Amino acid sequence: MTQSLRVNKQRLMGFLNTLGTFGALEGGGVCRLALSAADKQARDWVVSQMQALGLTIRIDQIGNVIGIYKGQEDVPPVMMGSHIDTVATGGLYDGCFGVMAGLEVISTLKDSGITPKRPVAVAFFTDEEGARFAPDMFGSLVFQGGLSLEEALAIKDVDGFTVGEELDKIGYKGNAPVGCFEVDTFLEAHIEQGPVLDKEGIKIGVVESVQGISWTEFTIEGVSNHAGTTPMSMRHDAGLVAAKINVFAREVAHKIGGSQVATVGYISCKPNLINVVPNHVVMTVDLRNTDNDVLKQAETLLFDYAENTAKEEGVKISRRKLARFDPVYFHKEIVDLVEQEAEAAGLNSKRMPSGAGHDAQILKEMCPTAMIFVPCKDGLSHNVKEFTEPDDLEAGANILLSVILKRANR
Ligand code: HGY
Ligand code: MN
Ligand code: MN
Ligand code: MN
Repeated sequence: MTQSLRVNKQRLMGFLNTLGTFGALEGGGVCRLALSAADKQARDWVVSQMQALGLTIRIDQIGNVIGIYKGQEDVPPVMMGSHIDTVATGGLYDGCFGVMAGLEVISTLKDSGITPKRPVAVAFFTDEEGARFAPDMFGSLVFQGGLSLEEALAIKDVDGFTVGEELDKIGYKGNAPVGCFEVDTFLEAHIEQGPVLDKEGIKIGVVESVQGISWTEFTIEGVSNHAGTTPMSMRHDAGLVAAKINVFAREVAHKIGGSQVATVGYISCKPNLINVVPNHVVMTVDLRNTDNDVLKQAETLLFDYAENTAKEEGVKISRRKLARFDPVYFHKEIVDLVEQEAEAAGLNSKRMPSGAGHDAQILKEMCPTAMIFVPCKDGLSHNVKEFTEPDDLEAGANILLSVILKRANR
């Protein structure tokens, strides 16, 4: 009976499009930063869908939400999930696909009157993106025990608001304790957010690993001065040092090659006036590589260069680690099962690393975990034009369904 089970594409697309209305941007795309008013609207709506399915709902102290569909036995659930917070220029699918596909899988089980041996759950984790509060994935980190609740509640955004205050404000500081919820298996369906599957015409990404991530914030303090009267030799220009670090980060990535990437995504320059030499810059550098040793080399090159350049310019520089994740490898048993189910469904698949970070890389420390990728058009993501064909979303959700059933009934 379960062999012929298929998800309902219309319902899945309805879920995704409705979720996309919370924080919708003029002209398309979504801005739903963690713990914002739009995040609260989205959370309330997803919880209402879980209630409509009759799921037992668990909201923990850091705002992670889990909906549990009862199994025949009262044992740890097989869980699906991802995140519903987005970056400021987000699309409809990053994170949301993994949560909506989980809702759709449970809806399909319910429609068919199937009660698996193990309970089946769907979750969304707080602040996967790290776009407002760093480190990213702190919700799943606290859930797994990789970060203390106290530390996470004290994290501040650029405006000085803490996670604790914002969770209270949106009413999602739950009572369920963190770091103690047992999960049997975790599966995260996600758009690839890169160009590989789309370019090669492959329908399912069998994700074996997630590359290492290094997030550093530099604060550079120079001397503000008159743009017209100050000779170049007398300047202590924080903006110049920031610009050189910006270029150097890219040069390092090109020199190292392979999977090495470098991004300077945030720069705040003060006083930010046309006729004043900048005296205060805060900037971030995001470095990633599948090989941790190479990633460490890239960090050393960057940090040394930043120090030397600051010294030459006579400015002060300090740095703060915002996040640091070593590469992780998912569980062979579950990875193989994803590949097997794709083959059984007649879908071509490819084993690959993930360039993006995901909650699954945190959950894999506590239970057998893997991910399922679906292609995204031109590899575009963290961009309002993010797009994945409904047929590809449906195919990914069907693989999620079949893997979950195999794990829930074993
Ligand atoms: O940055 C990342 O890889 C993730 O989207 N937070
Ligand atoms: Mn994501
Ligand atoms: Mn993302
Ligand atoms: Mn991510």
